Amino acid sequence: MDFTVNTARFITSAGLGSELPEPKCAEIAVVGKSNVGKSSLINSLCGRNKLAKTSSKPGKTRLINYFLLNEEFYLVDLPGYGYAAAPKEEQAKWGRLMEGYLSSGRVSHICMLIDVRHEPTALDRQMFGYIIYYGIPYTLIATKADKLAKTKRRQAANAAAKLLGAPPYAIAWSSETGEGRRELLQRIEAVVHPEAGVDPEAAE
Ligand SMILES: Nc1nc2c(ncn2[C@@H]2O[C@H](COP(=O)(O)OP(=O)(O)O)[C@@H](O)[C@H]2O)c(=O)[nH]1
Ligand SMILES: [Mg+2]
Repeated sequence: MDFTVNTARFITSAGLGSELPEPKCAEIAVVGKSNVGKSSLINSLCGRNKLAKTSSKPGKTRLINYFLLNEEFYLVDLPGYGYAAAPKEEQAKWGRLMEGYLSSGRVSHICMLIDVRHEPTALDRQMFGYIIYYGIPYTLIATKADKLAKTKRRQAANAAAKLLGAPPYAIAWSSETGEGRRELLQRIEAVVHPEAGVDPEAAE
């Protein structure tokens, strides 16, 4: 049977100096600039409207938010970056929080979100650099695909990945229409159930 999300519940929010939950299971983190659609992706993936707080005002989530899915893996909503009006002190705190988290060794996989319509920013490239530096496996996801014509989405998603300095592939995703859902679930399944990945029939 196809892998899916059956249950999702909020576990905790953590800031600088607060403890993260016990690292007892696979942990998939969602990163990207403010307003790119991180919380919307989590809600859409979980089939819940208000699990993660979404906002049309950028820069509102400054904490690491933990959700437990299927009672078996963490999905983690990380604070966004690139909100121009954020004070310097706030940006420095973000840096310390992210550095501590990414270097902790507890992150199994990162979903990095980029807007399908925009070129990656310098901060996006910096974020991608951290992912590579810490050697964390990742999936690139081009959000808001519904805002482009259907014929342009795939190519735009892949072009955005290439501009980031990654191999030219990103999942074309829409939290509005569910586009990309199957692809993302397959990625998540491979992280959570790596042993189930090899189908001996298909490998022949
Ligand atoms: N059309 C469209 N709008 C989206 C999509 N994902 C997010 N949004 C909108 O973008 C804004 C920011 O989304 P949010 O999930 O709060 O972004 P976050 O700051 O990265 O967590 C909200 O107004 C969302 O409704 C999408 O796939 N399609
Ligand atoms: Mg958010």
